[in-house]
Amino acid sequence: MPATPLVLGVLNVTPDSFSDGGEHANRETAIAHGLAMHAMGADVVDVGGESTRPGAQRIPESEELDRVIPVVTALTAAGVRVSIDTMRAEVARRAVEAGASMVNDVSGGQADEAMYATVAELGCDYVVMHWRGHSAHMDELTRYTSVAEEVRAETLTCARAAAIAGIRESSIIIDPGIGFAKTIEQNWTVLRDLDRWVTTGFRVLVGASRKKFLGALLADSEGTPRDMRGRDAASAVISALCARAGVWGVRVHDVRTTRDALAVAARWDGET
Ligand code: PMM
Repeated sequence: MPATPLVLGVLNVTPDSFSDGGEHANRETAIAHGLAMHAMGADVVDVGGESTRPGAQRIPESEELDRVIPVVTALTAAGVRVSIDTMRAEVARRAVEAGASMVNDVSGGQADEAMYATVAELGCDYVVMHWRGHSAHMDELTRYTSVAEEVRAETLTCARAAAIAGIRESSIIIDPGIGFAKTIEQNWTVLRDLDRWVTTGFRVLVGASRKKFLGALLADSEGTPRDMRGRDAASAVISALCARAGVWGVRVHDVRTTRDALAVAARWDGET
């Protein structure tokens, strides 16, 4: 039976993120929420300072640093395992120096040419997510001939480049980038392909929590998508199915509901 996936709790220290934008923009609120997710059973708290919601514009590096470094410092000082969600090598370096133990790069190394060498030098875990371009125009990058194969192949190309640049293969985690340069239907096709991701030998992370394709699935009779918080049960079911598929980690907003779903999946499979 696959082991229970790690739970990464999402902490967006941004005024405009896709699913919890604005809620934790204030530093103290963000730290308190990180500690609360840790207490609820998050194995890792994933701290991000730059929104990647579809259409989002970039912020200056100084602003990103200002948002995330104090939060990373406070959480790691409290004994929380932290990952830094950034596309910038300098933010990755400063966050790891402040105590983060993993770099979560939604661009898979494509947004900053210094990223692979920096992570290789830092020696930490590194998430390579499937990415085709910045959020401002990623919804125009959804042309595929065979989406499952291409998303997997493009991600593996980045993972191999990261390894050639000196990051240990055992430190690399791959992620299909649900919602990034994918239509609603394409997200489901990619999720159906997860078994093949797991057999690559890399650890696999999935971030489907509260995303648009779930809002669409749960739309009301008039076609209005389900609101963010109303997507948590569906997100937890996705996590349980990810556990079944053998993924290494799930990136989620609602840690408690996810832990419940993973407990059911583990018990069903006979784990104690
Ligand atoms: N999704 C978002 C941000 N960071 N990181 C990884 N590794 N995988 C994801 O799917 C991912 C991510 C955007 O979602 P949010 O606005 O809910 O944080």
